[in-house]
Amino acid sequence: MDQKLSFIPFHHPVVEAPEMYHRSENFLHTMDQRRSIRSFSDKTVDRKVIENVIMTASTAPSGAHKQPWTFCAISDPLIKKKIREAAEAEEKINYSGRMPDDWLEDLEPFGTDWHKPFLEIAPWLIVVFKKSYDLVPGGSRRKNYYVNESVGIATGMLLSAIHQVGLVALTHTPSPMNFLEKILNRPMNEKAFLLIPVGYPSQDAVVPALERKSAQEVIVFY
Ligand code: IYR
Repeated sequence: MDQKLSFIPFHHPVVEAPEMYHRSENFLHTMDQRRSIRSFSDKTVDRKVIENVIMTASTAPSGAHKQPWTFCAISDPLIKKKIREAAEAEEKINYSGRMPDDWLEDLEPFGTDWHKPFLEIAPWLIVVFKKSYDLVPGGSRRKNYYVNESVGIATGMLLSAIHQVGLVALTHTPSPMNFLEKILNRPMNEKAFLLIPVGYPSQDAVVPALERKSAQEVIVFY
């Protein structure tokens, strides 16, 4: 930011302990219902909702407030088809030897394979791009900071917003993902970070019966 920032008062509503406790329990319960979904309905989702969940993501904190992200939201069936074909081509190679055996073993219980029909069926694909630098008028580059952290946080907030509005998503990681930059004709400073189909689950959607780690396993209080 070149210009000097002005500072304004921050108003923060005070929440007392019992209310805070209830809020924390409720929000944990809400978020614990979120699951990655691989089987989508083709039911349409209003574009304004997609805009709102993305703008929620874009409220995320970022290094020096650079907001080093672009979200491409795709509903065009032809573009979705191209993305599916390119993702499946990469995944076919991954599943038939590019992924090491222990990785394939770890994925085995989930039953994933190279077929990615959800990339055409889900009404929206959101592709998150990270910008390790901004292109400024005149063509020079302006470095961004903590780009992976910033874009990771924004994506987490996107997934939370998607869940909060009653939709489902998959954090999909076709690898390599550079086909997305080509298909979507993105500028040279944008690198694909995640591909997230968004919509409703199919009627027959199932999820693995996973357990999450306990508080004892993930928290160390000092
Ligand atoms: N990207 C592949 C493989 C894959 C990898 C992990 I780690 C997963 O949690 C799930 C899948 C795919 O999408 O099939």
